[in-house]
Amino acid sequence: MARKRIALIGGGQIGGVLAQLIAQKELADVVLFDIVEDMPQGKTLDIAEASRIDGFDIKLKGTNEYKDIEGSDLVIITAGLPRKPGMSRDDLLTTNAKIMKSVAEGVKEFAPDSIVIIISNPLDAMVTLFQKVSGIPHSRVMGQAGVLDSSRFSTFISWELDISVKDVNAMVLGGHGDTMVPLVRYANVNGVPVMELLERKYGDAAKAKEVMEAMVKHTKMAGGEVVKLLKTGSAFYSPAASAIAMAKAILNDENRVLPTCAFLQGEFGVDGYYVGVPAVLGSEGVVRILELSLNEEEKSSLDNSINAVKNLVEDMERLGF
Ligand code: A3D
Repeated sequence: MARKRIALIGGGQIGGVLAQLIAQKELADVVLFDIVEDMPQGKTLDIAEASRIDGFDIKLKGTNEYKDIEGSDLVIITAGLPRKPGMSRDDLLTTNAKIMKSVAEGVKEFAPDSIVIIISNPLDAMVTLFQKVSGIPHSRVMGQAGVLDSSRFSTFISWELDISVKDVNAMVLGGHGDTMVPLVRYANVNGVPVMELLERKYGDAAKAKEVMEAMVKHTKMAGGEVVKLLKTGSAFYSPAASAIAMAKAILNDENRVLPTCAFLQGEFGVDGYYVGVPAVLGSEGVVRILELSLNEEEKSSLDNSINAVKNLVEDMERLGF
């Protein structure tokens, strides 16, 4: 069986960590593309020169030419500007839409049979635009945001309960912005509801609710918290790790259930938009959407988030994309 190949479009902070993780896990050969001359060549050379030490054996190529991504099984896109302190993800719309349009044209020409994961912000709009320009079927075009937002939520729960994060399961749905929806009712520690554990810890339902509300707020603001601390860019280790989980599920046909920015056709009452939902990921891309029942409050939060995504997509269309 031929070795799989992953093309990374954008060789900045996230792109570099992605290349290193793929190499260390021997997940696939790597082509790292960027418009900056020599930089992707330098990064891939540097990673390759660690291969003897780390004991991995894959091919890495840095390039400034789209033709080198030909034959890629998977494409992961991080091309675009990251946020600076004080910026919202939506502030990146015009600049990153221009970049995404050119990326979609390149992928359409040289890797039209690939499966595509987009990370560039504003995420939901960039996934929508990429699919529209490339014409690659919806099931093979998706966005990474939910795996990261859910991991952030799980991390804060594990800190609060002083419990291994490995035993925490928590999910965040909706758009990748301030309106995202951490699902409190479904958050659990090996099946035990987190709310029950908080009530035991504090012996007081009101206090447990207050602590959970703070964790939900922290999750929504977590990206901005890192931006504020870094001052020169946004999170890059955790977004790369999140996309690797999705890439592994796809390349190894794992049918894992991962929160994914996927195209909805009636699921969750939404038709024709990309939104973060639990999706089964396998060798065909998004194999299916896993629907779950939501109570009135959760439904209204998700509707609010979907409306924010719709507004963003409309803004983008008004700008001519
Ligand atoms: P950065 O380190 O600036 O890397 C972006 C790279 O894109 C740079 O190397 C640029 O040279 C390159 N680039 C610019 N224009 C093009 C083009 N036309 N074609 C190819 N490459 C180009 O940013 P980063 O890696 O930190 O972040 C990348 C993107 O991911 C940003 O838009 C972030 O906002 C976004 N991001 C998303 C998440 C999610 O969870 C969704 C998390 C963190 C960051």
